[in-house]
Amino acid sequence: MFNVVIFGPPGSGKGTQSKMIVEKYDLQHVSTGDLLRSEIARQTPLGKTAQTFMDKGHLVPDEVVIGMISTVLETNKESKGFLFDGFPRTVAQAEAFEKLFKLNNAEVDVVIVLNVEQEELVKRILNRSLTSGREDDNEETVRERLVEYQKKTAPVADFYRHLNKVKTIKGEGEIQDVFASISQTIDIIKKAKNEH
Ligand code: B4P
Repeated sequence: MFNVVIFGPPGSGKGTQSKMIVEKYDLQHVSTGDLLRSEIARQTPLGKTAQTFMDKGHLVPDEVVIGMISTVLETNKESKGFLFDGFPRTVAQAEAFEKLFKLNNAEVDVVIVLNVEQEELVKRILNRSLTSGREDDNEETVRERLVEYQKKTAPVADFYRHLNKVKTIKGEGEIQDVFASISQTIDIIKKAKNEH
């Protein structure tokens, strides 16, 4: 089993790169953002709760997201590997994730951190807002999401740095070039894993 976490601020290209990674490496894509948006579209109780946080640019409470991930792992025990996109987003989520994975005899093999300057992030999300139809893609909410990221999500990278799992990739430039750097990193880690 091979498991990748793709990590970075809002608009860093996690979703964009994830689509290409899962196709190349035959991984199961788990995007907590997509899962939450699907709950909102269906107006489930979970979706209604999540919407009140997401519309303000805030993170959805940990227990809601951890519950969703737990269900994904529970119902996909035969998976060859996962790509987690947008999860974990807090240290509490990372700790719960480590415990859940241990119970399933699995682990995170690599955390890809996408590095992008703040002004480029805002530009990308406002550009996406022209077509995304997402309530949270507007200037005020984007700034709030970036504050949340610095406060609650950035420490997750340190959590994985201590476990020696982080690889940082420049997330600016052509989408294909970013993907080439990610692929190179994954290939090295996969090779090292297979050799042991
Ligand atoms: P997400 O759905 O995870 O989305 P995101 O952070 O906004 O974007 P992403 O980084 O995937 O950007 P994308 O590839 O689309 O989160 C949304 C919300 O859900 C959160 O704010 C939170 O409320 C909630 N949530 C999700 N997970 C949670 C969790 N675990 N805990 C609590 N709450 C959670 O790229 C953005 C744009 O840039 C696109 O238009 C793309 O085309 C463009 N782009 C990408 N790469 C580019 C490049 N190299 N050059 C130029 N443009 C590029």
